[in-house]
Amino acid sequence: MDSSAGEHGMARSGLFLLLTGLMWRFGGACPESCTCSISRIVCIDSEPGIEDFPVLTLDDMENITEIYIANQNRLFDLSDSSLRHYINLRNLTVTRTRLTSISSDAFFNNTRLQYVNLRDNNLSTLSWRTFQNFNITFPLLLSGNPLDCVCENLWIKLKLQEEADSPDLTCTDDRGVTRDFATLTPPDCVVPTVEVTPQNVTEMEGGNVKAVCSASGSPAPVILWNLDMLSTHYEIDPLDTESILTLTGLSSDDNGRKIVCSVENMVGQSEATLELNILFPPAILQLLPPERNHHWCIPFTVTGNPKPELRWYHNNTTLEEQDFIRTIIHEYTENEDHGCLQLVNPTHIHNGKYRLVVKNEFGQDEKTVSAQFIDPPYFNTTEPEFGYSCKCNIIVKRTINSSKKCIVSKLTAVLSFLLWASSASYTQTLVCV
Ligand SMILES: *[C@@H]1O[C@H](CO)[C@@H](O)[C@H](O)[C@H]1NC(C)=O
Ligand SMILES: *[C@@H]1O[C@H](CO)[C@@H](O)[C@H](O)[C@H]1NC(C)=O
Ligand SMILES: *[C@@H]1O[C@H](CO)[C@@H](O)[C@H](O)[C@H]1NC(C)=O
Ligand SMILES: *[C@@H]1O[C@H](CO)[C@@H](O)[C@H](O)[C@H]1NC(C)=O
Ligand SMILES: *[C@@H]1O[C@H](CO)[C@@H](O)[C@H](O)[C@H]1NC(C)=O
Ligand SMILES: *[C@@H]1O[C@H](CO)[C@@H](O)[C@H](O)[C@H]1NC(C)=O
Ligand SMILES: *[C@@H]1O[C@H](CO)[C@@H](O)[C@H](O)[C@H]1NC(C)=O
Ligand SMILES: *[C@@H]1O[C@H](CO)[C@@H](O)[C@H](O)[C@H]1NC(C)=O
Ligand SMILES: *[C@@H]1O[C@H](CO)[C@@H](O)[C@H](O)[C@H]1NC(C)=O
Ligand SMILES: CC(=O)N[C@H]1CO[C@H](CO)[C@@H](O)[C@@H]1O
Repeated sequence: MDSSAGEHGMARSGLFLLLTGLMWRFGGACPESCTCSISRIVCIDSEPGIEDFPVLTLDDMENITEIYIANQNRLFDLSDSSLRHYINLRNLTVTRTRLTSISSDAFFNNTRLQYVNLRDNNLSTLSWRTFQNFNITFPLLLSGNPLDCVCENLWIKLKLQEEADSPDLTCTDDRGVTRDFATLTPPDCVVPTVEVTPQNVTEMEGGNVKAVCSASGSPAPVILWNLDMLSTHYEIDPLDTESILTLTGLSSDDNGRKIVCSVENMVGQSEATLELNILFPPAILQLLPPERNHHWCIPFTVTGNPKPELRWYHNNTTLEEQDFIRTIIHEYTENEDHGCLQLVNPTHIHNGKYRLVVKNEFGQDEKTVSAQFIDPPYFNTTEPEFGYSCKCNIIVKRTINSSKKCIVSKLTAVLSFLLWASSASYTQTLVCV
């Protein structure tokens, strides 16, 4: 780095702070006490040292997978923003610094972290929330910190118990006595548990539901219903150790939704769900004219709970499904089925009106769409010679009177022409040469 910038750096620290947020736009630089490579940042020089995590360009920070920081006397905390842009960070070591606090959202964006070494710092407490967004499958490397024997740290003991080769960790109680973490039993300190009753409700659309989320744990946990995305009107009645949720006028949009009740205190977190099964009559949300994909498809979207039975009618007669005309559902979601009436090589006799009727025990719906797969071959019947001179060749070209050309695209169309000719009232002789 430019050395004159270093000399005046302190004097300009106010300005520096102002610019820090913008810095990545203009290209940040590796601090003097660090060495930065494409994937790795190492800061081990205590002079001049660093006060926060390096801020590089956004691209550079995204490519970093490992940060190693040691011997820093001016590094006190890890804030929400310290590691925000290091989204690919896997290995983090912060050791022999004066790190005293870690924000509970410090690792919010670092979901790829595999290894966190926080040995030999000044941490007295650490919240479980800090690690809630990812699995800590790595051992907790916390030794050498003056951890307090307090309720807030109990989760560390619980975590250590899960691990086969747990490291020896100690904490200091309020009389200044150092104790083994495994013996930590703070009073009034219990992981919360939660129960939702009922867990599963089946109710008609428009109906009402009442559910209770009850929690235990110490200190008394906070109870929270997650009602994001819910369409139904709701009310929450919070009591001491439980919370009552009342849903009125159930909306079919909420069918299949799982409403989560989560409870948490300083020791940990727990959650339970209420599942909504809302019954409602079927509806055809969409029925479109045929589209040609690999095969022809009459696309539709239907809804209903229970899932409706589908029936098709063609020109008002029941359509019997078979290999070349059948219903295909290609996407099931909680509430909607998206599909096709699939037709393989339809001809003009398949033209006409298609009516879809959907039915379940609560009602039915129907919609009709017109389909024109292939135009009937063109004949100008007012022309006197029509039909007396018709040439067609195998390839697909049909010539009437040699000057008028009726070009049909495929061999099947020639067949369809023959079918058309035989089924229609057309009686003229067809001569092919
Ligand atoms: C970051 O990594 C990507 C691919 O992993 C690479 O294309 C890009 O050049 C790297 N950026 C820098 C600044 O090294
Ligand atoms: C996580 O990263 C994204 C993109 O880098 C950013 O927009 C967001 O603010 C970050 N979240 C937090 C909590 O830092
Ligand atoms: C991360 O740390 C683990 C454990 O020390 C080590 O095995 C691994 O090689 C490190 N990965 C990187 C990318 O530095
Ligand atoms: C460690 O943190 C405590 C506050 O928790 C503070 O009083 C003490 O000065 C810190 N020690 C060092 C060496 O930073
Ligand atoms: C967390 O760990 C469990 C089991 O070890 C695994 O099934 C799950 O996919 C992991 N989740 C994440 C987000 O890594
Ligand atoms: C809830 O009820 C529905 C319908 O009775 C059933 O399909 C579903 O499996 C139930 N879910 C649970 C978690 O019991
Ligand atoms: C088909 O049935 C509907 C009602 O079921 C009726 O309105 C319509 O006239 C019928 N169309 C034909 C061509 O029979
Ligand atoms: C259905 O009606 C259409 C248009 O009225 C007609 O072209 C088609 O040949 C009819 N198909 C059947 C099988 O009745
Ligand atoms: C049909 O043929 C007659 C006589 O040749 C001509 O007058 C008329 O325009 C033709 N109609 C069409 C639709 O081509
Ligand atoms: C419109 C047209 O070209 N008509 C001709 C059809 O063919 C006969 C003979 O086969 C002619 O006489 C017509 O003029």
